[in-house]
Amino acid sequence: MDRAEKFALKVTLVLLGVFTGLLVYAAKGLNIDVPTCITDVEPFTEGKLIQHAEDRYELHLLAKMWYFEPGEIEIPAGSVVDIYLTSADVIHGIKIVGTNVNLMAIPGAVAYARYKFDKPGEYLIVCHEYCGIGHQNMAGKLIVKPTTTARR
Ligand SMILES: [Cu+2]
Repeated sequence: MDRAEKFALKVTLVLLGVFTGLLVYAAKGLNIDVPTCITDVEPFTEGKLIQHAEDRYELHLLAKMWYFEPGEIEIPAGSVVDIYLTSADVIHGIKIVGTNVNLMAIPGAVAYARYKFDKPGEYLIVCHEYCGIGHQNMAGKLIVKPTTTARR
């Protein structure tokens, strides 16, 4: 091994040790929280639809390789839905076809949109960001059921 290679190897190992030590010191000594996956923290541990009033919903939508959780959502027509989206792994995207809801699902961040679903029907939810080998199968469905009280 060349003398310069040995030197570079020693410097690399020393720096690796220093940076690992700083990470351990920050986490243990200074009690600084290291970044965690947002899907490990409430209320984003599971995808769910929460009803707040007759026509108000909160949707916690999780994007995962390669599906959405929940995969199928049912709401009555005329509902206003607050959509909170995050990712459990890599960057995904959602487009609710037929609406202007178009968000990025970024690990560690929560994207938000509000939409009023007036028109009954099935809305396809697709991933619009290439996220891996199963990307083309990543889809969900939002079903807006007709109601007698739905306003036009
Ligand atoms: Cu995708």
